[in-house]
Amino acid sequence: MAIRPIYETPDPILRQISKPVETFDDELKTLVSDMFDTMYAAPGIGLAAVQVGVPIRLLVIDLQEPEEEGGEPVRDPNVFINPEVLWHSDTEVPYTEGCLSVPEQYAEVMRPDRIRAKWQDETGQAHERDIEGLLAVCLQHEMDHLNGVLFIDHLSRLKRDMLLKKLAKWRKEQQQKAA
Ligand code: K1U
Ligand code: ZN
Repeated sequence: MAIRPIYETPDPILRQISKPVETFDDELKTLVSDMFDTMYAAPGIGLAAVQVGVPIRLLVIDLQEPEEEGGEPVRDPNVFINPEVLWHSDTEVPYTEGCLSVPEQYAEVMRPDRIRAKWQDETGQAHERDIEGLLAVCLQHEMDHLNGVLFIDHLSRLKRDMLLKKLAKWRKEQQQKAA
């Protein structure tokens, strides 16, 4: 089990365009395993490789709610490598998103409610599927990370500035608590 540090805004690595994955080897499998450990520990429902400092087109998602204390977690790990959106609906829906790279901040973002996506798994096998609901929201959020985009980039300048001020205040409070 290895939990990797999560990079946070405004770290410039989060603005990099991630490179396609070409080699499906043991190193990739270790990274996938570490990303799940890191995401479950955070906790979060998704994580892109660039958030742990590896700018390659890989992301993981598990939408299962964390179990109550003492209970065995029910897990549904999903790995998306080199994902592409082939089609998206014209209908957009709001969802209040968060991001482990923008800690403790949430804001409503509009995204297409249905997409058709293709991707590879950690063995290199290809998949293609229609996706809707929270998985569609989370997949689009994580795919944004692969292109250096954060959910705050979808907000108006005013809302983004307010959120970033709240983030700065929260970080200051965390530092004071730790001192
Ligand atoms: O940083 C990330 O990309 C992960 C992010 C994914 C996400 C959340 C909401 C909408 C779109 C994408 C998170 O997981 S933030 C934390 C979170 O949502 C959560 C944490 C614990 C339990 C349930 C949800
Ligand atoms: Zn995120």
